[in-house]
Amino acid sequence: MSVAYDRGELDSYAEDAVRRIADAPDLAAVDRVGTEVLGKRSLLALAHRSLGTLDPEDRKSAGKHLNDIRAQLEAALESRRAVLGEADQRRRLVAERLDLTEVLPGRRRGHLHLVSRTQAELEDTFVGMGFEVAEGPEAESDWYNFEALNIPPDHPARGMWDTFYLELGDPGAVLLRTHTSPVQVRLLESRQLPIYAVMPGKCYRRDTADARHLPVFHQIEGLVVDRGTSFADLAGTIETFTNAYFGSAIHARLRPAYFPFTEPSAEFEITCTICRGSGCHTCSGSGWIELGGCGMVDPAVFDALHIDPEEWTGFAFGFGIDRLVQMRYGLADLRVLTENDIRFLTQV
Ligand code: FA5
Repeated sequence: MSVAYDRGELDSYAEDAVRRIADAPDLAAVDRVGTEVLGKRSLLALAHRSLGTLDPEDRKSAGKHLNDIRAQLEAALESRRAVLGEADQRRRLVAERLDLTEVLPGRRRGHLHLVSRTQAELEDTFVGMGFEVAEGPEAESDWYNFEALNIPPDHPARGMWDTFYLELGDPGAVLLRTHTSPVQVRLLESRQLPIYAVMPGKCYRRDTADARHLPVFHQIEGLVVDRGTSFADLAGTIETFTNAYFGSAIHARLRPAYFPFTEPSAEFEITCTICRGSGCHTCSGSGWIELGGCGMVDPAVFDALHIDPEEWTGFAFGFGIDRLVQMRYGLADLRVLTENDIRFLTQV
């Protein structure tokens, strides 16, 4: 079917169509009106089909007229879509908005991660024992992380702390600290003696994640430097801490070990709480879990920092906070702490 081309009728058709488009209340209505006024059965399309009946001169001007109307209606549709799209997006943003500060009575909205909570508890425990809390940077220099701790380049002990180096300064100059012991050096450099301090924080090692290891983990370092400090003070401090943190039922032991910055040195272990000492996957069948290292500050460290080892003695320790969490809460695999499984996170 075709209708005769009628310029006046088409002009008022266009006027009416522009009004209907402007009045369309939502995007679906715009599409509907668009199909009606521009689609195959629209007056515009039918008039187009009738152009063949006009003589060539009239056909040319009528064709241009119809094209102008089409362009006008398409522009009206596009601008209405833009206006409604923006309003729609604004509405959606408001509807989907998450107020992270909102507190609904009786409904718990998130809490500190178990490791953060434990770090705060450890700080409280040590503050209760007379220690202060200090912090140091996670990006460290080779000097603080190794050299000042009596670990020169090529020292075999560097292999104990497989290191992530940063592309900053000279090659190998800046690294992600492999332990919290460099904070000891920073304190010894900047504080008056005596010192009684703990230093918690993140550490980084090129360790493959497994049941007892994570590449990013946490330690809490302890440092005591005073006149007349002895290994008995170190053992007593660790025992007091163990009782405070795990309760007196837990079985702990110190085993001789080697650290270049303490002499003598020891490793602090407790009975594996997963198998209660009988041996399991978590403790690799040994029945024991190593929680940290400790020892008397090596005089070489004092010498490098111009502290008189004849006058001052000290002890230091570094515990793995994630391991403490693991043993306290009976986590067979340390990786649950970083997997962000909401069932685990909400349970603890
Ligand atoms: C040290 O890092 C020494 N700085 C500890 C120290 C401090 C000794 C002061 C003497 C005096 P070690 O590499 O053993 O030592 O690590 C100490 C503890 O950190 C470990 O017992 C363990 O609990 C924890 N730890 C080490 N590597 C990881 C890891 N990849 N993932 C989780 N915990 C780890």
